[in-house]
Amino acid sequence: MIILHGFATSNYFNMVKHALMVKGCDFEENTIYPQAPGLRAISATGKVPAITTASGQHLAETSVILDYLEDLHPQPRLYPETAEARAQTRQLMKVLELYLDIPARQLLPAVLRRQAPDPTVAKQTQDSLTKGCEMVAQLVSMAPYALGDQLSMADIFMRYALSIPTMVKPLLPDSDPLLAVPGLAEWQKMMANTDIARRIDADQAANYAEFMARISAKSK
Ligand SMILES: N[C@@H](CCC(=O)N[C@@H](CS)C(=O)NCC(=O)O)C(=O)O
Repeated sequence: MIILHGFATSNYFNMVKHALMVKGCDFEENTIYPQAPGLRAISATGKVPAITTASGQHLAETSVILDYLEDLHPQPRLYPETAEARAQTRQLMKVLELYLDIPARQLLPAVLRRQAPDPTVAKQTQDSLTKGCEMVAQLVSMAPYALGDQLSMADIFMRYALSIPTMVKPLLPDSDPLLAVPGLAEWQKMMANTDIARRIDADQAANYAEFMARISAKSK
């Protein structure tokens, strides 16, 4: 049995949870937030998600965990067969992480605390997300999945990598950078319309109040 450590409002936690569910793995969730005293013993980075494997090995870093799940449970396959297509899948995941999720996080404190953002940070984030979305637009086919006619790990990764850019969008000074990705709205609808996505979204909604209470307690 795999233990998945983290919390239900974490986008990276939900990527791993989604992949575990698609693969039908037996797992249990251990709700733990960053800064929890015991987290460093489980997660070398002090970040979530982390997993504990059936043999008791701890692993952190989402992309590493996703690769491990594919190795552990090759079926249903979430990376394509050829080395080139697998690399393209990982390329899209890396671009989403480095050029969309990470830059968008600069505005996350302002969103969560419902504060006006620093205009310089807002402009920098707009520029970064504009570039990131151009990269994503160049890589995806949306036919109907991100990289063709099969669901891949890149679809799972993208669904949750878009959460923070979507949350911070209202704080950006110019137009919505996500509009540069053709077919994104239809793809999002398709991805949301599955039992797994509905369950994850429901768990996230159920945990939102507790998460916000933690944020507001920390900012006092
Ligand atoms: N590179 C990490 C990023 C994970 C991450 O940023 N997790 C957030 C929660 S969504 C976290 O633990 N933040 C606490 C921190 O950065 O100290 C991964 O791929 O798993």
